[in-house]
Amino acid sequence: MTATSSQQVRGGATPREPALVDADPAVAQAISREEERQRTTLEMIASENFTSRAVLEAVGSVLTNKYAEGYPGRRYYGGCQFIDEVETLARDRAQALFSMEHANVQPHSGAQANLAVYEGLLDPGDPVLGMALDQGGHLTHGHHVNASGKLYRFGSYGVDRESETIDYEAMRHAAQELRPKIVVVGATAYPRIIDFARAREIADEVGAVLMADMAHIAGLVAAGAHPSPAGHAQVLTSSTHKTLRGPRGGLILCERELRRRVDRGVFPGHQGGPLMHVVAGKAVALGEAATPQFAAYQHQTVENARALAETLSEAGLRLVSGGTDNHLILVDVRPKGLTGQEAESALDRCGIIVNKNAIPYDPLPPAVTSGLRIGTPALTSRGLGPQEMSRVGELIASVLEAPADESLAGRVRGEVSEICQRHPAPGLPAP
Ligand code: DSN
Repeated sequence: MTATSSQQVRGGATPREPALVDADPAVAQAISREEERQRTTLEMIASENFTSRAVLEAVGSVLTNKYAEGYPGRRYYGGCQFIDEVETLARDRAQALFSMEHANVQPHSGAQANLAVYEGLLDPGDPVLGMALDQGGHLTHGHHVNASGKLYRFGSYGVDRESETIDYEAMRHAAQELRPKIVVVGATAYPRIIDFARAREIADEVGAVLMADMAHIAGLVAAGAHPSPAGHAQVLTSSTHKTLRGPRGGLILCERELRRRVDRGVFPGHQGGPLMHVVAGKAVALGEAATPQFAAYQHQTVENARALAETLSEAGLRLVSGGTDNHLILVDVRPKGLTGQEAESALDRCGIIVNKNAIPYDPLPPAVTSGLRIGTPALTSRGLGPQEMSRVGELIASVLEAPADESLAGRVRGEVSEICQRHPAPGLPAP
């Protein structure tokens, strides 16, 4: 949205109603400035992406007006006939896309999806095994500051010190000791393929359910660019806005026999009314994710990450685990004499947006860190290919080599602007 015209009226509004720019200029201007920021910077946060105009339209629709507690055909409110259509479309599409027997598309986020599964399948105090946050896992995989770590008795596994890849033997030992009811596999900062078959073996040995949190790789999984957890994990959780390119939200997929417990875990266990405008956006995104164009995009995302990894490595940066198999790279910036925080700031002022991130066995605190997490999903959505991604890698390496060089920063900012102009971001209206 560009906050310029007092004539703008959103679809469905009466002409007498003021557009946002007139009704609330402060909010309109902030949105407009964020739109400009997205248009003119290189978004390389591995968990962010550009959703389509169709998804944005669905999320901005009148479905936000409707309460729909319950599930299709079993609601606690009248007037849900069209809401039911939307949710059924989203559920059916999710089930087909990920080859799972049941989908719940109501979780407000990936974090809510995880907590709803725990709520549905566990009692407070039950043992669970997850990947430690500082090794690449997620807050909701049992971190002590999160409800998961407070309500359940979590143990953790991580990566091998040498290979920096998941230590499945350590996972096995931890599972044998803890006897968890759920083994959670999945990560937010892990650049390698996850072996879901091996994790299932470990879960089976102790009679646990395997839950795959595929939030980061859901788009790759849908396109066959990463092995699917379906057929191995009995429960899959995900956010819908990362590689999947949908609206900000979450979903759960599970085997038929767990569906009642999972559904009850979401509602009434964890949430009230679903955000039906977001569920509509999920339905649209899941439809888009079934197309050949989407599959090609995901494979391109992985190819781009490899090209970027190669360039950064050649420039003398140390990559955690030596490279990448997926959409992200974890860079150890210590060889350049920087912290993750310093590296993030240096790139930020050049218009290259990344996030500082702990590397495995990081000696620095989470607000500082020794690493950067860099992803290719959003730039691939803008249409960049491997050659341009390598050029972006050269720009990143040059800034990390001389983070205080003002004239270099100016030149990099200029080239970033050119790249952004050549590759308009999808979903955003023309400036
Ligand atoms: N905050 C997300 C990420 O950036 O990976 C995880 O939920």
